[in-house]
Amino acid sequence: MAVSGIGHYDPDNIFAKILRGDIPCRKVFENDMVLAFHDIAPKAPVHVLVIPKGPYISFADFSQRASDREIVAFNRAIGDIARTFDLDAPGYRLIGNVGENAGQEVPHYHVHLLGGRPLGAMLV
Ligand code: DGP
Repeated sequence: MAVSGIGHYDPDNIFAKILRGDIPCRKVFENDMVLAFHDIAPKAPVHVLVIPKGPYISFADFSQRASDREIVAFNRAIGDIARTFDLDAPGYRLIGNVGENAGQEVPHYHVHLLGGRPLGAMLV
């Protein structure tokens, strides 16, 4: 079910539980501000979710409240992760769903990194 991209952060959302180590994930990257892991239902050969460690609901929240350092670290990490999968040359897609109209399901900001096959025309 889609969630709101704004409001109060739910500390019991599934990605908060992953960050706490309460539930497992297949980790691909971690530093002090960012965690990335494979999506549980991959839509492409590479389908990684990149999340900030801070309690942000969506890009709408992150882009307002995160520090410049967090924003830079997050974007740098996405690029680094794409390179570890050799995706720069063939290309890849980044998707960030914000709130109900975008169908955001997990209320912790995340970017989908998709690649490893031609992804077709941009989504609606
Ligand atoms: P979105 O619709 O943008 O909120 O996408 C949420 C994604 O999170 C969706 O592609 C499936 C993935 N997901 C949901 N639960 C889990 C989980 O427990 N583990 C992992 N690795 N991914 C999950």
